[in-house]
Order: sequence, then structure tokens, then C-alpha cells
Amino acid sequence: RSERLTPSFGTLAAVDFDLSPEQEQIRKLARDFADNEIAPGARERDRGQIFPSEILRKMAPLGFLGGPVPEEYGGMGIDYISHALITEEVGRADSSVRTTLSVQISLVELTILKFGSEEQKRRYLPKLCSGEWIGCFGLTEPGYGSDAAGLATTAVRDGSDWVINGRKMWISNGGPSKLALIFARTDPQAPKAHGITAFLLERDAQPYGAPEIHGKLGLRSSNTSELVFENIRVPDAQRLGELGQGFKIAMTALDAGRYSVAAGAVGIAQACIDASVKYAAERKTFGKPIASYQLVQELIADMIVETEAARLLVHRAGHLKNMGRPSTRETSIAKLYASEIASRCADRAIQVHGGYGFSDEFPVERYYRDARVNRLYEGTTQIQKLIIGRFATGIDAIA
Ligand code: COS
Repeated sequence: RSERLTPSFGTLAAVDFDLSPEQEQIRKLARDFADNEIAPGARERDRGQIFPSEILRKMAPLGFLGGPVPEEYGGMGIDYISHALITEEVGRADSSVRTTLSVQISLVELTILKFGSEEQKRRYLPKLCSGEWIGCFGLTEPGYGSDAAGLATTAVRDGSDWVINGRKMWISNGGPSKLALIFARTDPQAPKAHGITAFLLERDAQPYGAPEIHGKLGLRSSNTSELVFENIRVPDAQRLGELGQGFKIAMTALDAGRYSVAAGAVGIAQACIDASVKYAAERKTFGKPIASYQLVQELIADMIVETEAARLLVHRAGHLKNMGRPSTRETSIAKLYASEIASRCADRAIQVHGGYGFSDEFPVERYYRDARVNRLYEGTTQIQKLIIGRFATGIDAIA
């Protein structure tokens, strides 16, 4: 009987929940860096709305700005699980730094890697991976967020150049950026998703405006700007990908970006657990540490269950990316769930901290504010549901 119940090891190996020694090593490196270099100044950066340039400078020599970009272009060439591990650790310490990193790597570098010409890859990737240039991603506009294919920015051909006019909104890294990957309508006659083309704007040569947006609920030390294009003249050589391919490029970029957001959201949730466990052991009520009360343990247990489930969803999407298999559906599931539970965990963490959780003496109020945007950017929770529902039913709820 025991023989029949013993499955073959070969079959089991297909699902492996252990990290490889290299992945463990990367996680430790990222964890130490997050604890020693990122977390300590997070409150002051948040209070002062200070962009984390200093942190990025220290991160670059570790290779953290290059993620899965191959070494020949200045990256680390790591696998997607390792990429998620670093992103989670950075997100655990400071979501503003994590956002900056996610845009740099997942939306800009990986998109240039996938769609850029050899010349573009050689020109841009080493500068981005070393942190010499900060990159931003300009898709969203004042009038077009979820309906990205409706975008109104135009690029009109003039000889060997394009002339770009329009405005982009909610652009992370816009202010300090030296490179903007932007999307503009090149063919107003084509069906809306098919008339869009991607361009790479170099700030020094194509000086776009980037007024900063103030008054954000969270992510206060990240930079969020508008982008303003007034007759910006860009050579055709700075077009990314084919004419009319821009929307697919944007969607592919978001498949990578959403993965990074999901991993960062798991980091917030883990930070909520860590802070709550520590506080619950120290804080006493009625003569006992609050950790000894079942209702407090329930809050912590609920956080742990949801966080671990979210992490597994992220790693499943990462596994598909490692295999080069389609992962849009699984990435949307991971992004939706991780961003929702990060908010729930932050809410519970404040509950564990009581009144102290309401002040920035403890980090949980920042986690609460920072978690919120994960349910909005790179596709709202509702957009993720439309994508998941479309896969399930085969019916496009938008069309
Ligand atoms: N990867 C590659 N191609 C994709 C894709 C993906 N993940 N998703 C869609 N496409 C392609 C489709 O295959 C389609 O191509 P064809 O017309 O050649 O078949 C084209 O893109 C248009 O796709 P679709 O019809 O699905 O476009 P919609 O206008 O219906 O929009 C959603 C689809 C809602 C999913 C999309 O607009 C979206 O993700 N919106 C949210 C935008 C967002 O996340 N913004 C945040 C910006 S960063 S802060």
C-alpha cells in the first residue's frame, strides 16, 4: 500500500516551494540592505517628501537597479523569482523606493530589452541599470487612465522626425527622469489600440516638462509628475518597436509592472506582520502582553494567511515568466490579490497598534497610506477583474 501511495519524485519536482541557494542569497542581500539602508530613513523621507536618490546610488553597485536585464546590458540577469524577492524586500522597507525601482526595471528596462533595437538596448540599458539615468513610463493621461487605448497625445511625422504634443498624468519618476518611454497616437484613423506608437524621449535632447504632483496620500518620497509635450521633436530612431505596436508594448510592459507591484505589496503585508508581532509582544494591557490575547492573535494570523497566499501567487506568476510562458492572467490575479491584502493587513496592523498606529511614531500608518495606491496604479483592481473575467468567459466586457 505504501508503495502505491509514494508518488514518483520526478512528478513532485514540478512544484517546488523551496528557494534555490542563489535565490536565498539574493533575498538575504536584499533583506540586509532593506533593513540597514532603506528602512531607517523611510519616515524622514516620507515626512520631507524627499526623493530617495541616495538609496538608489547605494543600490546600484549591488545590481539592484538592473534586475533580470542580462549582464551584457549592465543588469544582473537574475530569474523572475529572485526579482520578486528583491522587490518584496525593498517594498517591506519603503514603498516609495520600491515604486521608483519597479518603474525603472519593470516598465522601462524590461520593455526596452524586449522591444528595443540592438542599438537602443546598448544605448539605454547600461545607463538605466547603473542608475545614471532614471526612467519613467508615460501612458496615462488626464482623461485616459483605465481606458489607456483612448490616449490623446499625438505624434505627427515631419521628415525623419516626429512632433509630439500632449500631456501625461501620474507619472512615477517623471521629475528626475532622463528618459521617458511614452505612448502617442500616430494614426488617428486606425482602430484606437492600433494607432499608437511608443517613443523614447531623452530629456536633454527632447526637453519635456515634468511638473511635480503634490499632496499625495502616500508614496510621498517617490516622485509623481505630469509630463508635458509641446512640439517635442524626436527622431524616428527613437521610436520603440513598430509603428502602431505601441499599445501591445504598453500592455506587455504592464504585465511586467504588475508583477513588480504585486511583489512590493507582499512586502508591505509582511512589514505589517513584522511590526504587529513586535508591538504585540512589547505592549501590555490588563497586565499581559497583548500578543497573549486571542483577538490580537487572530488579527496576526489573518495577516499571515493572506500574505503567504499572495506570495505564492506572485511566485507562480514568476515561474511562468521564468519559463517564458504567458502570464497575463496569473499576473493580474497576483496583482489584484496582493494589493487588496496589503491594504487589509495595514488596516489590521493599525488595529494591533491601537492609538499609536495612528501616528508616524510607528511605521504602520505609512504602510496603510502607501498600500492604497497598489489597488489603483498599473491597472485598478476593477481592471484586473475585467482581465481575469475575460480569460474565464472569453467575453470582452469592454468591447
Ligand atoms: N499583452 C500583449 N498584448 C495585449 C495584452 C497583453 N497583456 N493585452 C491586450 N493586448 C493586445 C490585444 O491582443 C489587442 O490586440 P489585437 O487588437 O491585435 O487583437 C490589443 O492589445 C487591444 O487589446 P484590448 O482590446 O484588450 O484593449 P482594451 O482597450 O479593451 O483594453 C485593458 C484592455 C482594459 C485591459 C487595458 O486598457 C488596460 O490594461 N487598462 C489599464 C491601463 C493601466 O493599467 N494603466 C496604468 C498605467 S501605468 S500607472
